[in-house]
Amino acid sequence: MRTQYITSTPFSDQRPGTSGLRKATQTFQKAHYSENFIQAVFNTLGIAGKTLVIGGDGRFHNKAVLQTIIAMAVAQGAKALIITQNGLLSTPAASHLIRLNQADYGMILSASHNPGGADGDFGIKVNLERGEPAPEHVTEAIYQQSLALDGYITTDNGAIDLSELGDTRLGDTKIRIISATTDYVALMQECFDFPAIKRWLEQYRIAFDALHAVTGPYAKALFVDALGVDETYLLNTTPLPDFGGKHPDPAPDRIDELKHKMTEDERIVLVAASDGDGDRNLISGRDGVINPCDSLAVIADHHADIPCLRTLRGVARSMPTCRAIDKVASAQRLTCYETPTGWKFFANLLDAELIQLCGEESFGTGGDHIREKDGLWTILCWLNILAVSGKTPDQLIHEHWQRYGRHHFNRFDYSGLDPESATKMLASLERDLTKYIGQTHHGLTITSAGQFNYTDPTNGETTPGQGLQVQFGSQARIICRLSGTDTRGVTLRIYCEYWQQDITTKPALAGTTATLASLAQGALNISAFCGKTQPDHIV
Ligand code: G16
Repeated sequence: MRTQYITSTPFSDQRPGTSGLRKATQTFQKAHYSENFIQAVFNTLGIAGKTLVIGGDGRFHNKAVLQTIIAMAVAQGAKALIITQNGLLSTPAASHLIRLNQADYGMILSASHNPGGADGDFGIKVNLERGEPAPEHVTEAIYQQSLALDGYITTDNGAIDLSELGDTRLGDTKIRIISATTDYVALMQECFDFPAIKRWLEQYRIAFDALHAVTGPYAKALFVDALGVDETYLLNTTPLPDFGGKHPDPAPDRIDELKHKMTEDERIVLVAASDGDGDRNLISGRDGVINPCDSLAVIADHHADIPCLRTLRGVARSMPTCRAIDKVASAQRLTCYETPTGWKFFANLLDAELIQLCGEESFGTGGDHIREKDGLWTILCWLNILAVSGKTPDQLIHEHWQRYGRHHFNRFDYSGLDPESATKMLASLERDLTKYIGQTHHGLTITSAGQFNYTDPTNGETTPGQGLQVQFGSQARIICRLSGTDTRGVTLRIYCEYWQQDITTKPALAGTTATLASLAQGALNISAFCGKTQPDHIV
């Protein structure tokens, strides 16, 4: 094995965003681009004598970057590399493997729900020893390292075969190829009452769409092998580098195949999907998709039915996630925390045992079994609740709204904006924001308005500037922030929430979230700053 020092010059755009470094695939294919970032990670977290978990969601360019990490880690004296067969590894399973094997950290190759392929996106996420996404001070240190590099160290010994399970040695490094699914399935069996779910599945049908992304093998192991679901109810389970040309995003407007499946078979009461790397979830009953904010609230409300959540004491949601869970927390005397967008902010709360359940509007829900959001875990939460209650998802959600009122919630995305203009637009609104307090619009009075600055209750670390928030008491809310996961331009997200207390009468605010969004669009003056008159996508 020959070690090589390759000289390179720094790239100025390697600051990780909401969830790792995410860019166009072609950016990662530039000479030295991936290597420089990997070296910056190694310089920050150390590599000699370290144990790493590595894998990815199977998208185009995964295999090449995986081999790059292996060659660089071996050249720099890693103690062990734990790699899943063929390099396929979901984000939640990666978090679990880091914890289970007491690894020092992990690298997950994924751009999550962004499209894959040569013209799509690629990404590298870094998770630390508790399985959690690297926090801001670590990602910032990686970025600073990336700016100071003059090269990286690697070997020229060629690609490693990742198809056979087993241990080998390369230089000083032990290379362990393991099953991607075995340990994850065992964890799910500890979390849930599989016999009860299996009995329920004898009477009811479910369908799942893996969107040709990473969850196919996991879904087969869980739903078919462990729970006895007929394989024909699982769609698109073969992971493909381009996700079969589809968007690996379980958004409500991308589940036509599942809807068709429901039309074909009336016994299906729940359909579900996950995203590129398996951390997101979509759940739908026959009456429609269950909003992720409602899903989180229902899981919290029925936590006593779920073995791994029985001792729930605290919950958390990201700030833009609607306040449906706050109502449950108040009724059930659970402490409820509000964090900035990004799963990394939940990790300390989970570690400190302040919370055991958390979630985001962006189709992410998770518990304290790992330190990532977990798509299949969330689906199993629902199945466990259904198995215990004997109800359908539609009945559960309707009962929930009857008891707690309904939080209408939508996110309005304006994409591809010029970052400088979008930043100026938000700064301009922020300057004027306090003057809105006390104003009444459409019968709703603004009770507070300002920037969301977060202080982590476990260590006092502050993260300022996480989004502009306008509150109309507990009745309604508007939040504006820029996405941190874009790869081309920037997306303005406007989140609107309106609480309808009595679902048997019409909401007092006509148009609910759309009315709030047009209010925000006017206050931001989006057309003048960014040239857009309407959102590109409404979720
Ligand atoms: C990532 C983060 C989530 C976040 C989402 C959207 O999810 O892990 O915590 O809510 O991005 O972030 P933004 O609004 O900044 O685009 P994923 O599934 O894309 O890794």
